[in-house]
Amino acid sequence: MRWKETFIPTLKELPAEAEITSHRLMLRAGLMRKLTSGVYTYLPLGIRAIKKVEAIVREEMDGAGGTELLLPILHPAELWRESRRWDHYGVELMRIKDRHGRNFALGPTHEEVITDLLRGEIRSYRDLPILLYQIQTKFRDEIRPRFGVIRAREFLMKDAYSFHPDESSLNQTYQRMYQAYSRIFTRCGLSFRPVEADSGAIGGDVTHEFMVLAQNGESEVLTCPGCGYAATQERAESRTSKPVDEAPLAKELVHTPGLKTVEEVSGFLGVEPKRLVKTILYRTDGGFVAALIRGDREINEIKLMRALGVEDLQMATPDEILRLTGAPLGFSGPVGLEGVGILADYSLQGGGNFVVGANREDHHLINVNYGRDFRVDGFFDLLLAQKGDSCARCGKPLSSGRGIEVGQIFKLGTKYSESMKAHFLDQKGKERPFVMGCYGIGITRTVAAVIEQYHDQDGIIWPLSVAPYQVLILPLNITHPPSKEAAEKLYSQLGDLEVLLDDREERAGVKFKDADLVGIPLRVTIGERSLQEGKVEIKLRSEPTSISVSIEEVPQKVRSLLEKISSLAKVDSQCNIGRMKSPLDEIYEQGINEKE
Ligand code: 9G3
Repeated sequence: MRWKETFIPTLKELPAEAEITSHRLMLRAGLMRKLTSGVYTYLPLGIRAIKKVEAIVREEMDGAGGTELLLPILHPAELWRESRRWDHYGVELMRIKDRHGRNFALGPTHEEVITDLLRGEIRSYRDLPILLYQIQTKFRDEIRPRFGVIRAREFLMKDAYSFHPDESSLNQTYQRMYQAYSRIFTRCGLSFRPVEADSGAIGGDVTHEFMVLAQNGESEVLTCPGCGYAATQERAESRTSKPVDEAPLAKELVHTPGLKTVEEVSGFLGVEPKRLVKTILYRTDGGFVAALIRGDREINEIKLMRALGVEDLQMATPDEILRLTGAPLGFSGPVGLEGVGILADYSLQGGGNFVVGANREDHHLINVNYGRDFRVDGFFDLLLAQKGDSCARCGKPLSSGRGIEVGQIFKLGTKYSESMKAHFLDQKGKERPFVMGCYGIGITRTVAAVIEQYHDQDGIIWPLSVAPYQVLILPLNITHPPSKEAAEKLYSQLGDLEVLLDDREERAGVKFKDADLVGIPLRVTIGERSLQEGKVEIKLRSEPTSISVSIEEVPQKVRSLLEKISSLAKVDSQCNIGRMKSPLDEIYEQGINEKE
């Protein structure tokens, strides 16, 4: 492709609204443009990188036994009512009406549509298992679209769904998908980690997220250096230090006028925040509950939902709190609290002489002790895990890091097949609901994640496997006839490769800057002076130095270098955990030595 014939609108300035590197670079390198909040146009370079990722995904999905189809974007509301998600997803679900006033959703994911399809088509266990996938635009009305395509309202996802006669068949496919995902992200050059995650409202129990390690990641990941346990912060099970066991003191009511927060109360009383107990009231389908958590820590509401066995909960309103406790928000406590279930976090077990709200305006109780002064309905892990907590498996302190979630795999079980009455006949002729799995990859997000991991201060440094072009031919002065001729000749000699020829009549400085910004892995620079000696320069974007090569040798040299970096990327990706030194680093060093 010739630069002038395509459309690569690079930007010199930093786009003001872009908060993270990948977002800035996707705009600056001319990969995409914003249409409106969370909605992007993919420009020619952007779509080429996307297609590279898609091709890898298709190969690996087909290799894992999947087949591609394409489901509709427009989903009738009735289908979403059947799964009870029409109401559950509220404003995040994009909704439209047709001319007859019928309701539709713009598909944010396709569990309902695929379940509807297969319940009408698959009757017998003999037709199972089946694994179907699509790559399609998804719509979600995010509260705060940001980070470019990472949290967009319209984005590309590969979503796959599997249908099985039983759990063991699902487990096999889940394993195969886990491996396929590992290969996909490896082939994209990404340093990633599969972590245990929470299935949240979508149900099912087992789920893994594939996290690309990145400082700008939206997700916090906790890992255990002791046993290798890795989970999202939402999911992670941990324990805090146990409270010291001390003799119970006499309970006392203290006047704490206007003091509501942990900081205010602990400051006023001169006690450590961890001696306070926060009492948080929630409304659930099954009535009101109070959750007790140590003053210095946050509650994990997903764990609370799981402990309660409910799918949804809301914090009680100030009015409800007043009615339940007799006091305004900020003074709730477990002592004498009637008519609500009380759950406590493990970290409170065995402790004593707590400070709690007195269920009376402007008052707290001090030296409150479990058993003597209050009871709970059970102790659970309700803690939002933190770095430094003890691993729930082996007890070693957890470390934390950040990641971008690029993929997620779920064992859904029968959640959708039961609610949507999707049944098949088993070997004994008995009707059973399908056992299902679903598997997603954020395609556009994966491109952004690659850029997060592969860039420097000057621009993108594409790994060969997802680069929009493999080779950039850069004649410094296209108006110099021998340079132009050499560039054109090379361009046709490399016609079987993905080559971009910068045929613009721009200054050399502009072209170099754009070359670094756009980040094509291999650059062939044709300069007037070296051309007189029959030489051109070859440079890898990932390396600071170039090598001088005689013009006749260029095609062969380009091919062998591409071959080398692609085969080494494969080895490199196997060493990618923690960015240890890889053989690729070595060849780059050799590359430097090759320079005369
Ligand atoms: C919605 C809306 C937002 C959503 C969902 C539904 C996330 C929703 C989870 C998934 C799970 C899997 C298929 C591929 C693998 C992942 N956000 N999720 O279900 F209606 Cl508005 O999408 N889907």
